[in-house]
Amino acid sequence: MRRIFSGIQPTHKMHLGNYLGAVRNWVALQDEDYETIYCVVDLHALTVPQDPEALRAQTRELAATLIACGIDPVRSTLFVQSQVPAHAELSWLFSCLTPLGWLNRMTQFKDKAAKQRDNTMLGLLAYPVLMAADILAYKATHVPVGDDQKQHLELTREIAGSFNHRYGVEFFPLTEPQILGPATRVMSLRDGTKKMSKSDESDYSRINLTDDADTIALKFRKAKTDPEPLPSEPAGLDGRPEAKNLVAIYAALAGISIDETLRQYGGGQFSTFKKDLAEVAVTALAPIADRLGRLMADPAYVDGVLREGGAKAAATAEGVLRDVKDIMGLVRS
Ligand code: AQP
Repeated sequence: MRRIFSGIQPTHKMHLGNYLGAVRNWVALQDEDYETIYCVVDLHALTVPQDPEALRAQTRELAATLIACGIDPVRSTLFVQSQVPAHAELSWLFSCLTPLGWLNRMTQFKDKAAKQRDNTMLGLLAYPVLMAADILAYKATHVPVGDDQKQHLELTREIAGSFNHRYGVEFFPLTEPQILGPATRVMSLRDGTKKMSKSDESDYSRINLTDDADTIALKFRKAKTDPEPLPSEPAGLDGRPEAKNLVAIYAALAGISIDETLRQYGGGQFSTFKKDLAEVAVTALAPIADRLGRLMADPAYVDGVLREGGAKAAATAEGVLRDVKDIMGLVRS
Protein backbone atom coordinates (compact mmCIF):
# COMPACT_ATOMS: atom_id res chain seq x y z
CA MET A 1 0.00 0.00 0.00
CA ARG A 2 1.21 3.52 -0.82
CA ARG A 3 0.88 5.72 2.22
CA ILE A 4 1.93 9.35 2.67
CA PHE A 5 2.82 10.98 5.99
CA SER A 6 4.00 14.56 6.42
CA GLY A 7 4.01 17.16 9.18
CA ILE A 8 4.39 20.85 9.86
CA GLN A 9 5.43 22.62 13.08
CA PRO A 10 3.05 25.08 14.78
CA THR A 11 5.83 27.62 15.23
CA HIS A 12 4.25 30.95 14.21
CA LYS A 13 2.15 31.17 11.03
CA MET A 14 2.54 29.22 7.82
CA HIS A 15 4.54 30.99 5.10
CA LEU A 16 4.87 30.77 1.34
CA GLY A 17 7.88 28.41 1.64
CA ASN A 18 5.87 25.89 3.67
CA TYR A 19 3.04 26.22 1.14
CA LEU A 20 5.02 25.87 -2.11
CA GLY A 21 7.61 23.42 -0.77
CA ALA A 22 5.19 21.13 1.04
CA VAL A 23 1.52 21.83 1.69
CA ARG A 24 0.46 22.57 -1.90
CA ASN A 25 1.88 19.17 -2.84
CA TRP A 26 0.08 17.51 0.10
CA VAL A 27 -3.18 18.84 -1.32
CA ALA A 28 -2.44 17.65 -4.87
CA LEU A 29 -1.37 14.19 -3.69
CA GLN A 30 -4.86 13.62 -2.26
CA ASP A 31 -5.99 13.14 -5.87
CA GLU A 32 -3.49 10.34 -6.47
CA ASP A 33 -3.41 6.75 -5.40
CA TYR A 34 -2.18 7.19 -1.79
CA GLU A 35 -3.59 7.08 1.69
CA THR A 36 -2.69 10.53 3.04
CA ILE A 37 -1.91 11.36 6.69
CA TYR A 38 -1.01 14.93 7.70
CA CYS A 39 0.05 16.12 11.12
CA VAL A 40 0.63 19.32 13.09
CA VAL A 41 3.85 18.36 14.87
CA ASP A 42 3.59 20.23 18.17
CA LEU A 43 6.16 18.03 19.96
CA HIS A 44 8.74 19.14 17.40
CA ALA A 45 7.84 22.77 18.09
CA LEU A 46 8.90 22.24 21.73
CA THR A 47 12.54 21.78 20.67
CA VAL A 48 12.76 25.58 20.85
CA PRO A 49 11.13 27.59 23.68
CA GLN A 50 7.37 28.19 23.20
CA ASP A 51 4.79 30.19 25.11
CA PRO A 52 2.11 27.62 26.13
CA GLU A 53 -0.94 29.74 25.22
CA ALA A 54 0.59 30.84 21.93
CA LEU A 55 1.51 27.24 21.07
CA ARG A 56 -2.05 26.06 21.70
CA ALA A 57 -3.51 28.85 19.57
CA GLN A 58 -0.96 28.33 16.78
CA THR A 59 -1.63 24.60 16.69
CA ARG A 60 -5.36 25.17 16.11
CA GLU A 61 -4.71 27.95 13.61
CA LEU A 62 -2.24 25.84 11.66
CA ALA A 63 -4.69 22.92 11.48
CA ALA A 64 -7.33 25.37 10.18
CA THR A 65 -4.78 26.75 7.69
CA LEU A 66 -4.14 23.26 6.32
CA ILE A 67 -7.87 22.77 5.78
CA ALA A 68 -8.07 26.24 4.18
CA CYS A 69 -5.23 25.25 1.81
CA GLY A 70 -7.27 22.25 0.65
CA ILE A 71 -6.46 19.36 3.00
CA ASP A 72 -9.77 17.51 2.96
CA PRO A 73 -10.52 15.86 6.33
CA VAL A 74 -12.70 13.31 4.55
CA ARG A 75 -9.96 12.09 2.22
CA SER A 76 -6.98 12.69 4.54
CA THR A 77 -6.28 12.02 8.21
CA LEU A 78 -5.44 15.33 9.89
CA PHE A 79 -4.34 15.38 13.53
CA VAL A 80 -2.04 16.81 16.20
CA GLN A 81 1.09 14.80 17.00
CA SER A 82 0.86 14.98 20.81
CA GLN A 83 -2.61 13.41 20.67
CA VAL A 84 -1.09 10.13 19.47
CA PRO A 85 1.32 8.91 22.20
CA ALA A 86 2.72 6.15 19.95
CA HIS A 87 4.97 8.76 18.24
CA ALA A 88 6.87 9.56 21.45
CA GLU A 89 7.07 5.90 22.50
CA LEU A 90 8.40 4.74 19.14
CA SER A 91 10.86 7.62 19.22
CA TRP A 92 12.38 6.19 22.44
CA LEU A 93 12.68 2.75 20.89
CA PHE A 94 14.40 4.25 17.82
CA SER A 95 16.71 6.38 19.99
CA CYS A 96 18.19 3.10 21.24
CA LEU A 97 19.07 2.23 17.63
CA THR A 98 20.46 5.60 16.54
CA PRO A 99 24.19 6.31 16.98
CA LEU A 100 24.97 9.84 18.20
CA GLY A 101 27.26 10.32 15.22
CA TRP A 102 24.26 10.19 12.86
CA LEU A 103 22.54 12.99 14.79
CA ASN A 104 25.63 15.17 15.24
CA ARG A 105 25.99 15.56 11.48
CA MET A 106 22.46 16.96 10.93
CA THR A 107 22.80 20.49 9.54
CA GLN A 108 19.49 21.69 11.06
CA PHE A 109 20.75 20.65 14.50
CA LYS A 110 24.06 22.44 13.96
CA ASP A 111 22.30 25.64 12.79
CA LYS A 112 19.72 25.72 15.58
CA ALA A 113 22.20 24.63 18.30
CA ALA A 114 24.48 27.48 17.26
CA LYS A 115 21.59 29.88 18.00
CA GLN A 116 20.84 28.25 21.40
CA ARG A 117 24.54 28.09 22.37
CA ASP A 118 25.01 26.67 25.92
CA ASN A 119 21.32 26.03 26.29
CA THR A 120 20.96 23.35 23.63
CA MET A 121 18.42 20.74 24.70
CA LEU A 122 18.51 17.00 24.11
CA GLY A 123 15.20 17.32 22.20
CA LEU A 124 16.86 19.41 19.50
CA LEU A 125 19.43 16.68 18.88
CA ALA A 126 16.76 13.95 19.03
CA TYR A 127 14.40 15.82 16.64
CA PRO A 128 15.16 13.60 13.59
CA VAL A 129 14.55 10.44 15.67
CA LEU A 130 11.07 11.69 16.57
CA MET A 131 10.56 12.55 12.91
CA ALA A 132 11.50 8.98 11.93
CA ALA A 133 8.96 7.75 14.50
CA ASP A 134 6.26 10.06 13.07
CA ILE A 135 6.76 8.59 9.62
CA LEU A 136 7.38 4.95 10.52
CA ALA A 137 4.50 4.76 13.03
CA TYR A 138 2.39 4.62 9.86
CA LYS A 139 4.92 2.65 7.78
CA ALA A 140 4.65 5.55 5.35
CA THR A 141 6.12 4.79 1.93
CA HIS A 142 6.32 8.43 0.78
CA VAL A 143 6.94 11.79 2.49
CA PRO A 144 6.35 15.03 0.55
CA VAL A 145 8.66 17.71 2.01
CA GLY A 146 10.69 20.77 1.09
CA ASP A 147 14.32 20.30 0.10
CA ASP A 148 15.54 21.26 3.61
CA GLN A 149 14.16 18.01 5.05
CA LYS A 150 16.12 15.71 2.71
CA GLN A 151 18.82 14.94 5.27
CA HIS A 152 16.28 14.05 7.98
CA LEU A 153 14.54 11.69 5.59
CA GLU A 154 17.81 9.94 4.81
CA LEU A 155 18.15 9.39 8.55
CA THR A 156 14.62 7.93 8.68
CA ARG A 157 15.69 5.44 6.01
CA GLU A 158 18.84 4.60 7.97
CA ILE A 159 16.83 3.99 11.15
CA ALA A 160 14.30 1.81 9.28
CA GLY A 161 17.14 -0.14 7.65
CA SER A 162 18.95 -0.51 10.95
CA PHE A 163 15.80 -1.85 12.67
CA ASN A 164 15.12 -4.34 9.86
CA HIS A 165 18.74 -5.50 9.86
CA ARG A 166 19.14 -5.77 13.65
CA TYR A 167 16.00 -7.89 14.04
CA GLY A 168 16.24 -9.76 10.72
CA VAL A 169 12.83 -8.57 9.50
CA GLU A 170 11.41 -6.71 6.50
CA PHE A 171 9.15 -4.65 8.72
CA PHE A 172 9.67 -0.97 7.90
CA PRO A 173 9.65 0.40 4.34
CA LEU A 174 12.56 2.53 3.14
CA THR A 175 10.51 5.71 2.83
CA GLU A 176 10.92 7.82 -0.32
CA PRO A 177 11.05 11.63 -0.12
CA GLN A 178 8.86 13.52 -2.60
CA ILE A 179 10.49 16.90 -3.31
CA LEU A 180 8.21 18.36 -5.96
CA GLY A 181 7.72 21.52 -8.03
CA PRO A 182 9.90 24.50 -9.04
CA ALA A 183 10.05 25.99 -5.49
CA THR A 184 11.40 23.20 -3.30
CA ARG A 185 13.49 25.63 -1.22
CA VAL A 186 12.00 29.09 -1.02
CA MET A 187 14.55 31.60 0.24
CA SER A 188 14.24 34.65 2.49
CA LEU A 189 13.14 37.83 0.70
CA ARG A 190 15.91 39.70 2.57
CA ASP A 191 18.76 37.26 1.89
CA GLY A 192 18.65 34.80 -1.02
CA THR A 193 21.14 32.48 0.69
CA LYS A 194 18.91 31.83 3.74
CA LYS A 195 15.75 29.73 3.64
CA MET A 196 12.41 31.45 4.22
CA SER A 197 11.59 30.53 7.79
CA LYS A 198 8.87 31.05 10.38
CA SER A 199 11.45 31.87 13.03
CA ASP A 200 13.26 34.61 11.06
CA GLU A 201 13.10 37.80 13.14
CA SER A 202 12.14 39.95 10.16
CA ASP A 203 8.57 39.59 8.93
CA TYR A 204 9.79 41.15 5.66
CA SER A 205 11.80 37.98 5.03
CA ARG A 206 8.65 35.96 4.32
CA ILE A 207 5.14 36.05 2.88
CA ASN A 208 2.68 34.71 5.47
CA LEU A 209 -0.40 32.99 4.12
CA THR A 210 -2.52 35.51 6.03
CA ASP A 211 -0.81 38.64 4.65
CA ASP A 212 -3.24 40.95 2.85
CA ALA A 213 -2.76 42.19 -0.72
CA ASP A 214 -1.04 45.46 0.31
CA THR A 215 1.39 43.67 2.63
CA ILE A 216 2.26 41.11 -0.04
CA ALA A 217 2.89 43.88 -2.60
CA LEU A 218 5.01 45.83 -0.09
CA LYS A 219 7.09 42.79 0.90
CA PHE A 220 7.85 41.90 -2.73
CA ARG A 221 8.59 45.55 -3.53
CA LYS A 222 11.11 45.65 -0.67
CA ALA A 223 12.54 42.19 -1.49
CA LYS A 224 16.29 42.28 -2.06
CA THR A 225 17.42 42.08 -5.71
CA ASP A 226 20.48 43.08 -7.72
CA PRO A 227 20.97 45.92 -10.23
CA GLU A 228 20.97 43.70 -13.38
CA PRO A 229 17.83 43.13 -15.47
CA LEU A 230 16.29 39.65 -15.39
CA PRO A 231 18.08 37.14 -17.64
CA SER A 232 16.35 35.37 -20.54
CA GLU A 233 17.66 31.90 -19.63
CA PRO A 234 18.05 29.93 -16.35
CA ALA A 235 21.88 29.93 -16.63
CA GLY A 236 21.75 33.71 -16.19
CA LEU A 237 20.40 33.22 -12.66
CA ASP A 238 23.63 31.57 -11.48
CA GLY A 239 25.25 33.60 -8.70
CA ARG A 240 22.07 35.71 -8.33
CA PRO A 241 20.28 33.99 -5.41
CA GLU A 242 17.63 36.68 -4.88
CA ALA A 243 16.63 36.83 -8.56
CA LYS A 244 16.61 33.03 -8.74
CA ASN A 245 14.33 32.85 -5.71
CA LEU A 246 11.78 35.37 -7.01
CA VAL A 247 11.68 33.67 -10.42
CA ALA A 248 11.12 30.25 -8.81
CA ILE A 249 8.31 31.69 -6.65
CA TYR A 250 6.65 33.25 -9.71
CA ALA A 251 6.93 30.01 -11.71
CA ALA A 252 5.43 27.97 -8.87
CA LEU A 253 2.55 30.37 -8.30
CA ALA A 254 1.76 30.93 -11.99
CA GLY A 255 2.00 27.19 -12.69
CA ILE A 256 4.61 27.61 -15.43
CA SER A 257 8.28 26.61 -15.78
CA ILE A 258 11.29 28.77 -14.92
CA ASP A 259 12.19 28.84 -18.67
CA GLU A 260 8.75 30.14 -19.51
CA THR A 261 8.94 32.78 -16.76
CA LEU A 262 12.26 34.04 -18.11
CA ARG A 263 10.93 34.02 -21.69
CA GLN A 264 8.20 36.40 -20.44
CA TYR A 265 10.33 38.65 -18.22
CA GLY A 266 13.93 38.27 -19.53
CA GLY A 267 15.58 41.67 -20.15
CA GLY A 268 12.94 43.44 -18.03
CA GLN A 269 13.31 45.37 -14.79
CA PHE A 270 12.51 43.94 -11.37
CA SER A 271 9.91 46.65 -10.67
CA THR A 272 7.47 45.32 -13.30
CA PHE A 273 8.22 41.70 -12.45
CA LYS A 274 7.66 42.29 -8.72
CA LYS A 275 4.26 43.86 -9.40
CA ASP A 276 3.16 40.80 -11.41
CA LEU A 277 4.66 38.52 -8.78
CA ALA A 278 2.56 40.19 -6.08
CA GLU A 279 -0.51 39.78 -8.27
CA VAL A 280 -0.07 36.01 -8.77
CA ALA A 281 0.65 35.62 -5.06
CA VAL A 282 -2.51 37.48 -4.06
CA THR A 283 -4.58 35.44 -6.55
CA ALA A 284 -3.25 32.21 -4.98
CA LEU A 285 -3.33 33.25 -1.33
CA ALA A 286 -6.40 35.48 -0.90
CA PRO A 287 -8.92 32.58 -1.17
CA ILE A 288 -6.91 30.64 1.45
CA ALA A 289 -6.97 33.59 3.89
CA ASP A 290 -10.68 33.93 3.23
CA ARG A 291 -11.41 30.27 4.01
CA LEU A 292 -9.14 30.45 7.07
CA GLY A 293 -11.13 33.40 8.42
CA ARG A 294 -14.33 31.34 8.19
CA LEU A 295 -12.73 28.28 9.80
CA MET A 296 -11.34 30.31 12.70
CA ALA A 297 -14.89 31.44 13.41
CA ASP A 298 -15.85 27.77 13.88
CA PRO A 299 -13.33 26.28 16.35
CA ALA A 300 -15.68 23.41 17.22
CA TYR A 301 -15.47 22.17 13.62
CA VAL A 302 -11.64 22.29 13.60
CA ASP A 303 -11.43 20.55 17.00
CA GLY A 304 -13.83 17.87 15.74
CA VAL A 305 -11.64 17.22 12.68
CA LEU A 306 -8.56 16.90 14.90
CA ARG A 307 -10.33 14.60 17.37
CA GLU A 308 -11.50 12.24 14.63
CA GLY A 309 -8.15 12.40 12.86
CA GLY A 310 -6.32 11.67 16.12
CA ALA A 311 -8.46 8.60 16.83
CA LYS A 312 -7.93 7.25 13.31
CA ALA A 313 -4.18 7.90 13.38
CA ALA A 314 -3.84 6.32 16.85
CA ALA A 315 -5.52 3.12 15.68
CA THR A 316 -2.89 2.66 12.94
CA ALA A 317 0.11 3.83 14.98
CA GLU A 318 -0.74 1.67 18.01
CA GLY A 319 -0.91 -1.42 15.79
CA VAL A 320 2.55 -0.71 14.37
CA LEU A 321 3.93 0.00 17.86
CA ARG A 322 2.54 -3.31 19.17
CA ASP A 323 4.33 -5.19 16.37
CA VAL A 324 7.57 -3.29 17.05
CA LYS A 325 7.41 -4.17 20.75
CA ASP A 326 6.90 -7.84 19.90
CA ILE A 327 9.86 -7.79 17.50
CA MET A 328 12.09 -6.04 20.10
CA GLY A 329 11.21 -8.48 22.86
CA LEU A 330 9.10 -6.28 25.13
CA VAL A 331 6.48 -8.05 27.21
CA ARG A 332 2.89 -6.96 26.71
CA SER A 333 -0.03 -8.14 28.74
N1 AQP B 1 11.69 27.86 2.83
C1 AQP B 1 11.12 26.70 2.52
N2 AQP B 1 10.98 26.31 1.23
C2 AQP B 1 10.39 25.14 0.90
N3 AQP B 1 9.86 24.28 1.83
C3 AQP B 1 9.97 24.65 3.12
N4 AQP B 1 9.55 24.05 4.25
C4 AQP B 1 9.89 24.82 5.32
N5 AQP B 1 10.51 25.93 4.90
C5 AQP B 1 10.58 25.85 3.54
C6 AQP B 1 8.84 22.79 4.29
O1 AQP B 1 7.63 23.00 5.00
C7 AQP B 1 7.31 21.80 5.71
C8 AQP B 1 7.01 22.12 7.13
O2 AQP B 1 8.14 22.68 7.74
P1 AQP B 1 8.22 22.89 9.30
O3 AQP B 1 7.44 24.05 9.69
O4 AQP B 1 7.83 21.68 10.01
O5 AQP B 1 9.74 23.03 9.62
P2 AQP B 1 10.85 23.99 9.17
O6 AQP B 1 11.49 23.41 7.96
O7 AQP B 1 11.75 24.15 10.33
O8 AQP B 1 10.10 25.36 8.81
P3 AQP B 1 10.50 26.77 9.20
O9 AQP B 1 9.51 27.68 8.57
O10 AQP B 1 11.92 27.04 8.91
O11 AQP B 1 10.21 26.79 10.75
P4 AQP B 1 11.14 27.19 11.93
O12 AQP B 1 11.64 28.57 11.58
O13 AQP B 1 10.22 27.19 13.11
O14 AQP B 1 12.23 26.19 12.03
C9 AQP B 1 8.51 20.85 5.55
O15 AQP B 1 8.20 19.88 4.57
C10 AQP B 1 9.62 21.74 5.08
O16 AQP B 1 10.52 21.06 4.23
